[in-house]
Amino acid sequence: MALYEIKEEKERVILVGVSTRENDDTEDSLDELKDLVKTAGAEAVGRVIQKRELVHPGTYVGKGKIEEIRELLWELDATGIVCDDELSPAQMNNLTDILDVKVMDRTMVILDIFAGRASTSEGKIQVELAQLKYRQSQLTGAGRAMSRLGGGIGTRGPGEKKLEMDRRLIKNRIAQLNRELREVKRHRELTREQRTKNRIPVVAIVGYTNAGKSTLLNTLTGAGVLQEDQLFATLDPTTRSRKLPSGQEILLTDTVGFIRKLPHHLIDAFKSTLEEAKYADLILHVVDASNPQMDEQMYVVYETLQRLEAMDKPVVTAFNKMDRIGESLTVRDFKADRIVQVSAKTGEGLEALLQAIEEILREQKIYIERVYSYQESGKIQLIRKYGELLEEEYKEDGIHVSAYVPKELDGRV
Ligand SMILES: Nc1nc2c(ncn2[C@@H]2O[C@H](COP(=O)(O)OP(=O)(O)OP(=O)(O)O)[C@@H](O)[C@H]2O)c(=O)[nH]1
Ligand SMILES: [Mg+2]
Repeated sequence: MALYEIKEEKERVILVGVSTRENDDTEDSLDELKDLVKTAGAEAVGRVIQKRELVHPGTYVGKGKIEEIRELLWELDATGIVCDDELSPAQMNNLTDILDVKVMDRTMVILDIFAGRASTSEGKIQVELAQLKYRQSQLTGAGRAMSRLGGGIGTRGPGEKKLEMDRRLIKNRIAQLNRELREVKRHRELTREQRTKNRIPVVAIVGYTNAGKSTLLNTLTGAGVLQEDQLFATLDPTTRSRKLPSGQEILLTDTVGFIRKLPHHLIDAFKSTLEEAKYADLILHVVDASNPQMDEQMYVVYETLQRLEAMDKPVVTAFNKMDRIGESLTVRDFKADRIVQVSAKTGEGLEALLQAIEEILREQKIYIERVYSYQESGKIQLIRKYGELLEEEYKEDGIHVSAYVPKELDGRV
């Protein structure tokens, strides 16, 4: 039996990056690319970095480097290369012609992972749309590189034979997907409207991929969302409710993680998902404090939030995975209104986190002291539901109440 067992050969690829400045983050970016390639199901067996002022417009790296890559391909028995930046059609085609191996870029690998992860219909539509838009942009060239791809990583998709699709078909399909997405988006907006009407504050959990967002949601709400030591474990947003220490209810939404050089086609396609943060009352920024790249990752998160126009919200930053590091680590985040050190795994610091969320939300409310007649007890129900009832005393002249209420509710109570 074992004799006939067929083991699928893992693709072996060489990572290629261009460093345009002294001490830039090319090495770290390639470390990350290595993880991405692994997540996509291939193996990175070598890396080449070229120092040059600009990426070569025709071939990404210069002539000498290409020769070096050619030798390395042979030496390491590799089947392809993955460049760390999105390649232009010309670069893609030229490299394919010269090297005669499969040429991929960071975008293709990320799209590939997303394609493997999408489970809801919304996720699938969004991934296919991003892939087709990417392919469409590549097809403006001769498209030789695309036909060279064959199968394996970089080619995964919800449908089959996507590669053979011609430009016209791609265009039609994109139009159709856009229509479907608009429908989904309308539905999402309705749900969002409903939530706003209910006045339950929404907290969006954002952060770099693998920071521990889903683990935090699970620990706080028992949501049972997939949490894994993998990049982009989560694609579809999950929302769960939870009570704060004061009894105030909030909705927590876990969503897709950010990464440096997140493909713009993906951002466009996933806009409605990523935009969860835009419509939240508060942003809960989860940071993997055990990652040496913590500062760069935080920078990327804020940059992405800016692109999504979601930076006008209060931010609470949770430095996560504190169980992995000593207390001695100093953490700071000048963009945050509050910072808390937590471990989503052990539960350490979560009380303080909820406290911080409560304080920030309270700042968005107003304090009232009122006396209601006994006929008005319905208003007290409203306060209890949407605000924070601090005291209620039943006296002869009525019910004496002190509370924090959302600004919009003030007129009604
Ligand atoms: N030691 C430790 N590990 C943690 C902690 N929180 C999360 N992890 C681990 O970190 C990995 C990533 O956690 P996830 O919750 O999937 O991260 P995420 O931010 O949702 O990641 P994506 O959905 O992939 O963007 C998992 O292996 C978790 O077990 C923590 O507080 N301490
Ligand atoms: Mg997750």
